[in-house]
Amino acid sequence: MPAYNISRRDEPAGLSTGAPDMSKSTLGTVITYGTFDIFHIGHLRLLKRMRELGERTIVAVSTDEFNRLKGKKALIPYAERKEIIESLSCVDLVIPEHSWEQKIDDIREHGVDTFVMGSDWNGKFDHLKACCQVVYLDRTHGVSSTELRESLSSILADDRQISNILSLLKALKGDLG
Ligand code: C2G
Repeated sequence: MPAYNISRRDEPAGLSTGAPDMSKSTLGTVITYGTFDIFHIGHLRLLKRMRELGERTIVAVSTDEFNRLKGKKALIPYAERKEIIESLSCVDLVIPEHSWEQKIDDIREHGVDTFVMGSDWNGKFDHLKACCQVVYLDRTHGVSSTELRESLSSILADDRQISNILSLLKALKGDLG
């Protein structure tokens, strides 16, 4: 059974690459995109650091249909992932993410100054530098929705195994009378 990684999840160092000079505090509107499935400390720290980059924060949450296109299946349905993110004090607006291509329209529509993603996307959205600042923030190591999903399914698999063994034992006990 993959061990559920409970090692220390250090606060990420800070900014990864393409970071504007924060001493000048760009403020303005900041946007990020993601699935945010099984919301965890990595997601929270990214959104809290995003708040430090702007006075208005927008999060585009991937819809279940778009996740299918991404080859992903979120455990938590879109409506609930949206509700969780909307309830955070560091988030001002949640919009749906339907496609990869919508970012430039979103940036223009919402007057975005800074686009933020975690460092696992380093360089992938540099083309957006044509319309706003692009910042990659260090990921929080030691936690991911994929790992949590895998741990959950293996725990459930074990549970099923245990209950099978139990019913076998009960049957055996019954036979032995
Ligand atoms: N993240 C993080 N630390 C982790 C896990 C995730 O900082 N331990 C960040 C990711 O880098 C990302 C954000 O949290 O910026 C959301 O991660 P996902 O939900 O995994 O996003 P993904 O499904 O990759 O969708 O158009 C972009 C896509 O929507 C990104």
